[in-house]
Amino acid sequence: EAEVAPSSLSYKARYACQRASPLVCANQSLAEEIDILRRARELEGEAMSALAYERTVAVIKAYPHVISPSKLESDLAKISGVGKKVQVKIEEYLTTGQILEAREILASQRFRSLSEFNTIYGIGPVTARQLYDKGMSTLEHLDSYYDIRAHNPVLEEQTNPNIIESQVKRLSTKGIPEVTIQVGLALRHDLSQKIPREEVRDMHDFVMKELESLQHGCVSTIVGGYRRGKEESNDVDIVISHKDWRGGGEKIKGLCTRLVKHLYDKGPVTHVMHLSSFRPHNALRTGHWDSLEKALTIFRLPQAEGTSRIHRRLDLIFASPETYWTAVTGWTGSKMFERDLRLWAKYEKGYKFDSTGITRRHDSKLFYPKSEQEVFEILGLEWVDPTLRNT
Ligand code: DCP
Ligand code: MG
Repeated sequence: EAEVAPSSLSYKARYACQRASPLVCANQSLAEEIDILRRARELEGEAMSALAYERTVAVIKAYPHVISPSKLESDLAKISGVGKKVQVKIEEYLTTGQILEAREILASQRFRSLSEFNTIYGIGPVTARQLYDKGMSTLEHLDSYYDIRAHNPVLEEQTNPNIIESQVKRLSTKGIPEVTIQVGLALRHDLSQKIPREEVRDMHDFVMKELESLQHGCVSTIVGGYRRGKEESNDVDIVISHKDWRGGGEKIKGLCTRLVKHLYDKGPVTHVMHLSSFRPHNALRTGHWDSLEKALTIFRLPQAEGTSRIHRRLDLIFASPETYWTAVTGWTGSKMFERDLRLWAKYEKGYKFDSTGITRRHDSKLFYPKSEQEVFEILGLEWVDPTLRNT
């Protein structure tokens, strides 16, 4: 992997996208303890409180010195955005080695069940709470509720040839279809296994080789946690475009669906959970085809390509050449980094930023960056290496 130049970024900066946040930070165990409090709030749907804890974790992740009880006051004074309530929790951790509330949360049946439900593809906090409030507390309870039996033929691969068509028809519907949860439950033993970096690359290389047979000259970047340097990923996210700045957009159009159908017919894509066009970034883009298409799939490498025959989650994001680098930036994460990129752009620069583009608000000028460095330049941000975006 490329070496990361020492960064001049300040941990005191207000936005996560201005700070250097390594995968493992100087106060890692403290950050993890506070993250339990965040998780509990998130699972309970307490968005504001969850965000406050998330910001605290983010600030700690960028703080480069070990915080000690003796100089807690001076350490915390240097970090912006840590409220009094959270300061008390940090103090508790530094003096006792734990946060009592976090221990209680981990011991509670409700938290355990909601966490476990939330690991299932398709089950978010809202659904998890609904299921728990119906009296379910284990995944076996969910199996019977969703009618999952061992070897349920409907959920086995290659038995539902219309799944792509039916997903396309469902384009306009909001919310997670029940079949997503059924597949998530049926495949949980595979999908809960983390993906090592080498297999991420194997999956990427396989997909791009197949894509080349459909359309010559596509370019791609593996994004998500892999790009941030995580040793193991929960899924594989790939942003794809075409090398031709002119005319490349036309070559990409519709290619997402073609590729997914091809991979489905051939075998490696076993389920298509979602297939969609993105809404354009800006009203000005109407007349322009929607600038991103994405497919959320379940994928299994053929035996010959690797030793693993485990089902993996594979997300494919297709961008026109002019939105490729904003898509790469927008899908590299972390979620907090992305959120603060949008906030920074909006409140500090008067720009709208998302995966589908950058617009200057006052005159609606659109920007087409030709590299990720240019994305940061346009937004007036110092470069942050992807491995330092683990906020
Ligand atoms: N992302 C986003 N908004 C979404 C989905 C994704 O901003 N609705 C961005 C932030 C994420 C990245 O895309 O960091 C990839 O999302 P993942 O859920 O795949 O998360 P990671 O790749 O960071 O971790 P992992 O896949 O290992 O869980
Ligand atoms: Mg990912």
